[in-house]
This record gives sequence, C-alpha cells and structure tokens, in this order.
Amino acid sequence: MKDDILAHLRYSLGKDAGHAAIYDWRMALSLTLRDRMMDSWFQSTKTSYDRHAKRVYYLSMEFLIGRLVEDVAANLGLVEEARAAVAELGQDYDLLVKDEPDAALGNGGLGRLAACFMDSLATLGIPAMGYGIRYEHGLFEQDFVEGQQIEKPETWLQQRHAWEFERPEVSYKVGFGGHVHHHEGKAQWHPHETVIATAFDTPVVGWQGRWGNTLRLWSARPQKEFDLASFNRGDYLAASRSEALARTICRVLYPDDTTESGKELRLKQEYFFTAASIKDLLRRFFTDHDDIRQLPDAAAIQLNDTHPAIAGPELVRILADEHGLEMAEAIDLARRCLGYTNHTLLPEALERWPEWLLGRVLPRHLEIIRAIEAGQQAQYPGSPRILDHGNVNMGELAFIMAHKVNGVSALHTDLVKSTVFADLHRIHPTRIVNQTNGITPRRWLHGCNPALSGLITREIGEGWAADLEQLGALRTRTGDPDFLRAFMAAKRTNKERLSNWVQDHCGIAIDPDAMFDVQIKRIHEYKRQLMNILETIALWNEMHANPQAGWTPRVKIFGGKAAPGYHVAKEIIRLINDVAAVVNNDPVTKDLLKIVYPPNYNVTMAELLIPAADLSEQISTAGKEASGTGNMKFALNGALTIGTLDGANVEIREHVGAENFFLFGLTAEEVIERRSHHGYARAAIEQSPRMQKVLAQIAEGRFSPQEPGRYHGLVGNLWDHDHFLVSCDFDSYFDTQRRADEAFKHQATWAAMALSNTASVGWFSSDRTIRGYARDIWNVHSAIDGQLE
Ligand code: 26V
Repeated sequence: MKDDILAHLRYSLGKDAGHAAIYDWRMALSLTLRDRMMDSWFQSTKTSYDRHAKRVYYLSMEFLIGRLVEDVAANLGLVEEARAAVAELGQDYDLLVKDEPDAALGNGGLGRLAACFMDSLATLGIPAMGYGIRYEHGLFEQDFVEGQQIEKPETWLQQRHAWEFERPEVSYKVGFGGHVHHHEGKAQWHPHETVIATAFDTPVVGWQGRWGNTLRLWSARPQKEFDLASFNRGDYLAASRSEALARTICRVLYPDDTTESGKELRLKQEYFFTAASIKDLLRRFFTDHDDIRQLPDAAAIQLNDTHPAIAGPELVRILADEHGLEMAEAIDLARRCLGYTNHTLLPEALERWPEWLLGRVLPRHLEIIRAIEAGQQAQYPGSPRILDHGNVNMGELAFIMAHKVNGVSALHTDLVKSTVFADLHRIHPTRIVNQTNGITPRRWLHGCNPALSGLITREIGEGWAADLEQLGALRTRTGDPDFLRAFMAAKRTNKERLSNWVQDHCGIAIDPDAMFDVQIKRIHEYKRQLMNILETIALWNEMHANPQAGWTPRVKIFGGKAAPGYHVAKEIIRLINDVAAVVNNDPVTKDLLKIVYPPNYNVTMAELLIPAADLSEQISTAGKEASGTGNMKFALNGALTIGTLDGANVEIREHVGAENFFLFGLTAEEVIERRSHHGYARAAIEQSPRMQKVLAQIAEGRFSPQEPGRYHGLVGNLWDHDHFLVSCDFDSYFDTQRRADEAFKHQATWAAMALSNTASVGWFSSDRTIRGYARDIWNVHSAIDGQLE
C-alpha cells in the first residue's frame, strides 16, 4: 500500500514526497483505496448482467454521504494497513482523514437515509444504483455572527472529488419548454431548450468488500459549448447563453426543507436528474431485453419523496410516445415499476407546482398528468385530485403512479393512512405499507465509535457489523459490573475526545463527568429546540438560586442549521446563542451548567457528538416527526432518550423497554384534541409559574440587554398561538429532565440502562429496512448467497 500511495502521489497527482501537501497525501491515499474497490465493483456489475438480475434504482435529490476515506477503508478491512502505510511515509493518518471535505449533498434525514441505504444495498449484495445530482455547492456552511446564523457557500468541489469517475460517454439530452405536436393520434414533444446530463460514478462497496454498487450523480453541461458565430459577431453574451441554464441547474442544493418554494429552477433540477436516470435505466434494460413490457421484471424504481415524482409521467411519455403503447397500458406498466416513499406530513412541505409553470417547463408531461387524472377519475369517481385549484399535487401524483407507497415508521404510516392519503388509502387499501427507517451500523457504530465497537467485538465477536441484532447478546451483561465499567469507560473516552474538541473549537471548558445532553438536527419549530432552551433557562434559574442542592452537572449541546428564509428558526438559533453567552459566564453555576452550540453541524460533527452523548433529545410535537434517524444513532451508541411518542421513538421505546427511556408529553391524538381548546397555550402557561418566569426573563431582555425587545415576537407567539404545543408539554418535559438527573447520579444503574439501549436497537439497522423494501416493494434478491434469507 505504501508503494501504491507513492505511485499515486507521483503519477496521479504529479508530486514527489518532498513537495506533497496534505491534500496530495490524502488524494493519494484515497485513490489507493479506490483502486481496491475496483475488482469487487466490476465483478458485481458482471454478475448482475450475467444473471439478468432485477435492479433497484433509488432516485433521490439528496445523498448526504459525508466523508468517505474511513468508510471505504473500514468496509474493505484496510484501516490498520492504511494507517501503517501512511505512518511509514511520515504522515499522520488522522490528519489526512480530517482533510477530506464533508460531502453535504443533502439537507438532513432524507438525504442521510439515502446514504445509509446505499451502504446497506451494497452490504446485502442487492444490484442497485443510486441516482441524484452532482451539486457544485452542497448545503451552505453556517457561521454565527453575534449569535445569528450567516450562510456561506459550500465548496466541496473546489478540490477534486477523489471517489468519482466522470463518464463523458454516458450522456443524455434533457429538454425543457417548447411545444407538443399532435398528429394522427400521436404526440411528439419538441423542447425549446436542451442540456446534456453527464454521469459521474462513485463506487459504493459494502461490508467486507463483497459487493459494489454505483452512486451515479448527474452533472449538466450545455448542448453547444459555445456559439462561435455569435461570438464572432461580437455578441459575447449570446455566445454563452446556452451555457447559462446548464451551469445553473447543478449549481446548488436547495437548502429549504420546510416549504415548497415553487421555484422554476427547482422543478428543472427535479426533471433534469429524473429524466437522465430514466433514460439511463432504459438504455441498460435494452442491452438484454427487447420487449418493453418486461420492464417491471428488470427495474424497481424508488422515489425518495415526491422530488422525483415526475418519473411517473416521464416513463409514461416514453412508453406511449416513443414505444407506441396505449396510454392506459403505459400507465399500468409504469406503475408496476414505481414505489414512492413519503417522508413528511407537514402540509407546507408537500410539493405542489402551479399548473401554468409545470405546463410551461414540461408541456407534454402536463398533458400526461391530465390523462393519468382522467384515468383515475374514470376508474374511481371522486378520487382525490392531482390537479386542483390550478396546482399539480405531487403527492397525489406519486401515490397514483406507484404500486406501493410507504411511510417511514409505524406511527407515521398510520398517519399517512388516516390523514394526507386517507381517501386514496380507502380506494387502494393494500398500497400503503410501512418500512421503518434504519441506520448503517458501519458508519454509526463501527466507524464513529472505535472505543465501544472494539469493546463489543472483544465481547461477542465481529459479526454484529453485518448482523446488528447480534448486539442482543449484550443484554445478559447488564448485570455484569466489570462489563458495565468497561462500557462506561468507552463512553468516557468519547466524552473526553469531545471535550477537547469543544475547548479547541468553541473555547468552552466542559467537564466530561457532566451529563452530555445533545439535540442535533435541522432547526424547525416542530422539533422544539425552543422548548429545550426554555427548559435550560428554567434549570439555570433554579441552579443559580440554590447551587448547593446536589444538581447533576449538565452540558447542553445543540447543533443544526435553519433554512435561510425561515425567520422563526433563525430567531431560535439566536436565542440559544444569547442564552449561552449569559449562562456560560455565570460564576455561580459555572460547574453546573454549560451551553455549547458549535456552528456548521454536519455528518462529520454528528460522528463526533453522538458517541459522546449521555442523553438524546427527541422532543418533537407528537405526530410531526415522520421517523427520525438520529434517535436510532444515539440509542445505538448508548445514550438514553428523552422523547415524545413520535416517529420511530415509539418503536425504539418498545425495543429498549419503557424503563430505559424517558418518556414525556402529549400523544399525537392528545395533540389534535388539545388544539381544539380555545386558548390552550395561555391556559398551560398560566398553570406553570416556572415557564412564566422564563418567558418573562426573555421578554424583558435578560438575554439580550442591548435590545430588550429582540424576542417579543417569539414569546408573544407562545402565549397566543404555540402551534407546536411547547407550552403544553413544558412542565412534563422539565419534570422528566429531573428524573434523568436523578438516574444519572446512580452511574451503575445508568450504565445498565444505556447498555440496554445499545443491546436492544439492532433491529434499527438499515440492513433490516432494506430487506423489507426488497421483499415488500421491489421484489429483488441478493446476488450474494444467503444474504436475504
Ligand atoms: C422537502 C423539501 C420541500 C421542497 C423544497 C426542498 C425540500 C427538501 C427536502 C425536503 C424533505 C423534507 C422531508 C424530510 O426530510 N423528512 C425527514 O425524513 C427522514 C427520513 O425518512 C425522517 O427520519 C424525518 O423524520 C423526516 O423529517
């Protein structure tokens, strides 16, 4: 490996060891590891072709993959060899790993789920391809200036991406606009503008390198590089006009996962990558088939939310307009290929496109959507409408065009059936199925927590990484004091690692003996970071008034970004930072309470924070969080959850046992009921002197003395509206936190509770999730024997 790194340094990077920068060393290492993926990758492709295996196509606007060096090295079993080779070359392996940019091609849970799924598909040996967009700029970088979020462009591609292969020969035209020509019952779309989609392939090799799939991300380039005729006439702008659309399409990931924005460019991004992906999978299909009617036996196309929902009409367009199928048959054939995953019930996040906009960008698709709608209404009169009030509802479109629709946790799937898609569920009672989310144990235990994973491997062997339910064997150790001590020693190691990092990056000294209480996720009102900071203030008040009362010392850790246009979320960020500035400087509570909010939370930061957490905050208003996946990562790493009965929390609690989970708050049903009471928020606050005091402090400017009125809006909204019921759950949240304080004082029982979490969440492996999709939705099989049975 040492020789290979040197060879890459010399021949791929053009450097000799004496002049190589850290970038060069990291690239040389990455390319050396990448070489070692090739045999498995080629062999997998060959096996899939030879067996005419049915393939999964996972269409997702987002793949939040993070760094890859360590992941690849671990999956190939080469970490020790790589570390040694790098050391022999006089370099620090850990520094090289840290030099890699965090590929943030996603907003949050939905994008990270897609990345975990890619890992599990490869580990299980399921022939699959992930399709997405090669954004030039991923999710913005967050900075804090006077406590306020500032967004800066993210630039991961300013350096070469070590893991991808450009495939100039895999290119497709994607059209926009124009008109439709109807002649003798046949339709033909003549787009006005065209861009070229070019593939960039990243190999994804599973555990122990047994199978490799491809993540194929599309980049756009202009059809005509440059119009020399215009240029020669002196019209320099016209010369590069065709470049403009192509350059903008892949320019940037949309950072708003709260509201459908109805932006034309977003629609073009969606169609761009969907159309290229469908063309690509059909080209592959026709290499070994000649009858398009066999497509459902060869391709399972999964839509990650409605973002690629235009795949339905696009497939119908190709089947009808290019292959001459009748419209009804085309729709039916397309449906047998398509599955749709719903990830949110929030009405404001459900995609709707103005009909005029969709018709202008994709005129033929609008006609086809009308035909789909007409077919549905003819067969099921009164069925919910795709087209209504001048909008195209992408959720209804995706539902009607999919043979299976799934929710992402048991509770969420029930709510999908009873709320957003209740009427469609009555018409199609077997279409909705549940697939509770999961996480890859390779990244989220083996990779990020060497201290704990080493201990587990010494205790039960190494099989758990590919069969996470083996962790169940650890349940017998919850009564073994020696093992519990070792378990807590691993946690302590991770807490020290984090404490050092917080000192270096935030300049805050934190005590590894304190309880590390962590809430990391996008900032949303429904996730209730506001309730957490209000509880923190209440706790501080009581600690400050009576510092000798035997408190459990706490470090409150926050991480997360707000959508740039989400005003309330940004106010919450500022409030957390303002409160931190006051609390962290209080000499009375300095050994009892600290608040830490490092900017720019991302996958890499999650890998540092999660293994060090004692308490996991999963406190959304019940019925709002579709699943959550951070909740699973924390439990796996031995944190206890304080949480509501929301999303996958419900199932996590069932697995770990109610006695090992700090439950509080209204249920989803009670939330609905409570909202019907006039003035519910005011009533709840009036019954809670503790909360009243906190709200008064904020409103009086205790945390913003330079601008006392800064949070009037935020506080006023809690009294008068409080749509997410912070007021109603506050007291029960506070009391439950005090129960957690008490439990933490008894470290031996806490250790047993924490171990019960680690031992009992094997079911939440994304391997289990993918087996479920393979069986219930895709009808695909592993190409490595014995993996799916
Ligand atoms: C929505 C939108 C709306 C249009 C503009 C751009 C945009 C980008 C992303 C989204 C996604 C929102 C849905 C989402 O991320 N859902 C999360 O999915 C996770 C994986 O299933 C789940 O664990 C979280 O509970 C759920 O919030």
